[in-house]
Amino acid sequence: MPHRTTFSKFLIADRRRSAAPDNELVALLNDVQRACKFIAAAVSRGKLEGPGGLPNRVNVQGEEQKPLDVIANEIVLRNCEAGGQLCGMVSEEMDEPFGIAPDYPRGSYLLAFDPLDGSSNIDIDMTVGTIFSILRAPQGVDEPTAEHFLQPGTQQVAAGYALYGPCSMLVLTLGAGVHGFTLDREVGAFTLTHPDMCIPEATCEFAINASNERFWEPPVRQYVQECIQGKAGPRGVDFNTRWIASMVAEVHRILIRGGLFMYPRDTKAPAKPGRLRLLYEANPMAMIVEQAGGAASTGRERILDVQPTGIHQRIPVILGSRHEVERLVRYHEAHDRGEALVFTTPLFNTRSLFLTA
Ligand code: AFP
Repeated sequence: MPHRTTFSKFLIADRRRSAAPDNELVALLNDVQRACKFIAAAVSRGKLEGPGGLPNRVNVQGEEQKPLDVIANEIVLRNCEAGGQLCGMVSEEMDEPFGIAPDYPRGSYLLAFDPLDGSSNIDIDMTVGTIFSILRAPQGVDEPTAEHFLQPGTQQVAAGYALYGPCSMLVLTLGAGVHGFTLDREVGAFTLTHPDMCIPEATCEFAINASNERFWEPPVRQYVQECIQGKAGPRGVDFNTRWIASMVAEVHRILIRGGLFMYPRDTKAPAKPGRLRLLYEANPMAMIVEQAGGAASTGRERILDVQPTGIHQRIPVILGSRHEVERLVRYHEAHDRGEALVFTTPLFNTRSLFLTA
C-alpha cells in the first residue's frame, strides 16, 4: 500500500503547504474532519439510518429541513463544542449563533458551517456535502454575538468542504493552496490524494439553474445565450452545461476540470439578492476557488471583500475559471453603464432589452 499522508499528519508535518497553522487551529480542524467522517457514515446509510423520528421541518431560511440536516448539524456541534478552540458557531440550521457551554473551555476561533449542503438531493441519493469557514474571534471576545461573525471573507483563516459522493472527500485551504483528501474507509482516515488543486483559467462548461432565466439580469442572460449559441455565436466554441443543485458538487467539479458556477441575483424573490448564503457557502467556496487560481464575484464585486450585514445574508455567486468570471464582471459593468445588450438567439428569440424590436 503506497504511503499516504493523512489529514492530521498533513496539518502537522507538511507545514509548507498547510501555512503552519497554530496548534489550536490544527486541533479544531481535526474536530471538523471527525465530524465529517460521522456525517459521511450517516449519509452513506441512507434510509437505513432512519430519521430517528424526526419530521421534515422548515429552517430559518424558510426552506424544507430534512432529518439529516438536523442530524448533521448536531454531529458538528457535538464534535466541535468541547475542544476548547471555539467560542461560537453559526449554522444554516440555527437561527442564532451557538454559544459554547460554560463547562467547556473556550478558544479564539469562530466556526460557520452548512452541515448538509444540497440536502434536497438526499432522497435521490445524489452528492451532498458539508461546507465550513473558520474565522478568528475579535480580541477579547469569548461570548460572541452575531455581529462578531460579520467579517469579510478575506478574514477567513481556513475554509473547506466535505463531499459525500461515490467516495467521500475533504477539501481544505489554509491560505496556501487547496488540497484534497479522500476518505479511506478501511483506515478511517482522510488521506492526501489531490495536493495543490488548480482550476484551469479557461472553460467551456457552465452551471446555472436555467429554469430561472426569465428572472436573471441582462448580463447573465447575455452570457448564457452566447454560450448556448456555441460555434455559431460570438464565443466561437460549443459549451456544455451541468446543474446538480448541490453547490459542493459543482465546486468540486470546477476544481477538478474547470467550469463556471452561477447562482446570480434574480428578480424571482426581489427581497433576496440571491439564494446562497454569504458566511457559510459563498465565502468558504470563494476562498477555496481563489486559492486554486479561480475567481469568485457577485458580478459587481469580489465576494471575499463583501462586508456581511447578517449571519444568514444571501449573496449572488459567480465563481470558477478566472477568464469566465472576468467576462461576466465586464458584462455587469457594461450593463451598469447603460450600454445596450442585444440578444439574438432562437432559444430566447431576437430581442433587445433597449430596442423596441
Ligand atoms: P439545499 O441544501 O436546500 O438542497 O440547497 C442547495 C443549494 O443551497 C446549493 O447547494 C445549490 O447550488 C442550490 O441550493 C440549488 O438551488 P436550486 O434548487 O434553486 O437549483
